[in-house]
Amino acid sequence: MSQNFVSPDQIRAWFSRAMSDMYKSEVPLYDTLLDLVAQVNAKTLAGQPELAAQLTRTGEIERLDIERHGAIRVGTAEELANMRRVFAVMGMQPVGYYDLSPAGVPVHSTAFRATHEAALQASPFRVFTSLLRLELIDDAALREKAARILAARQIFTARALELAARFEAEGGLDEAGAREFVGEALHTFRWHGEATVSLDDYRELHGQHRLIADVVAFKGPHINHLTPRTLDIDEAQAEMPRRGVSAKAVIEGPPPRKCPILLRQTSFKALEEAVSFTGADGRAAVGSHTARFGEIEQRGVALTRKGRALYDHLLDLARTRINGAPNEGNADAYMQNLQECFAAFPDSYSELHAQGLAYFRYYLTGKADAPADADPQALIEQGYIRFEPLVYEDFLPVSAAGIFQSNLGDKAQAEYAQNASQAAFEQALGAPVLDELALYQDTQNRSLAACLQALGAQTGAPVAA
Ligand code: OOG
Ligand code: NI
Repeated sequence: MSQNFVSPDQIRAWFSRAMSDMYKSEVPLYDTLLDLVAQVNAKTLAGQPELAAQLTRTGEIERLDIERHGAIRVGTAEELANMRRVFAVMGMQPVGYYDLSPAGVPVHSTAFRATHEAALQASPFRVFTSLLRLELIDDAALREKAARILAARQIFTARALELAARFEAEGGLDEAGAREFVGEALHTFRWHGEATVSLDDYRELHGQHRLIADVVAFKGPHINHLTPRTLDIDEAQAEMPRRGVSAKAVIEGPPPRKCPILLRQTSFKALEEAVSFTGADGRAAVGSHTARFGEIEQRGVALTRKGRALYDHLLDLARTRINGAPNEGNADAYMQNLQECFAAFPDSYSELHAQGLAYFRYYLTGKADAPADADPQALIEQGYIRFEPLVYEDFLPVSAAGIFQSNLGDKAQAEYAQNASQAAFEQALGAPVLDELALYQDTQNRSLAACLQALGAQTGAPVAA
């Protein structure tokens, strides 16, 4: 019965493609962005042969053109739990926990993505998924109204859930089932020009927080952006205004470096879109809503716990110097600060490796006849094994908050108590989130073990642990 299952990696690749095509037709500016990124990437690869060689060795060059992340926001525990089931069909697991409440955004989030390096290579598609925290709304009547509205909607088609259940029961989907599933799942992420609420209700929700209106007033969690990966975000940022796209003032994340770390992101403002609201007398009222925007990102090496602590510390330092979050007024001063603060972060792969600040993958160099008794460090030094940076697959909470805010457009942010609640999030999700550091460590370990095994086979020595 199970011989003809399509691999979840294949389903994810189909879905990622279908999502990109849908978003292209919904938001034409996304196509402009893809075009811009493709040109910047081609130019960067031509101008930096060493980078091209590195990406070829790691295989990243093959996934670069299809690499995207999206973002959605759901309203209830049930929606989040079903989202987990639907993404599981595509081989995507919840990785990491992000608390956005300290930044004045009433959500907490995870990233659904593939976890094994081979699966990431097949399709690195990821979706930053946020759950609205109604409990952070102080107005009890509005909180109840929002909960009532959310309880009345079903964001998945019946068929999508049926196919997810079949996947769970039988362990997979055949090609017809998988293709049908992709089409059905896509409906959940579509933009709907008709709200499920009246204009008055919309305004009330919006008055509490624009994000609350975005989640509660619509039929489903429209994908709010789809982000391609660039190899030179400074170049992409400079190119955006030339193409009539106005980028946000600062690039989130670390400053420009020789060896990129983690993630740098920039976005442009949300579109104002016409929406028809329900009318008490059956007549629709026309209004508008800004939900969807564009984003570009550049990914660098994943950091270990130690590296991440240093990153968080230096970022904090740079932000403290300008008294908080950067804005249009202090963008230049902020970028300057950031450069200065991050001078303390080693900027060569050999230093990052030696100090245990980043994760790497190990590869054989092709040099034969390794000594049987050599340890990994000696095998590296003697040129049998080389290492390459392991790319960061996740997100950054401070950056995400900056992306949310620049697109929510709210000047005055609500103050929420700093109450991260991973346990509550996991209860809503119906599963624990995976620890991203453990995933990077596993990949690093597997690559080293494979090298040692291969060298051991050459020398006839026992396989090292
Ligand atoms: C998600 C914002 C976070 C990122 O890339 O950090 C994000 C949202 O606006 O829903 O996408
Ligand atoms: Ni994003």
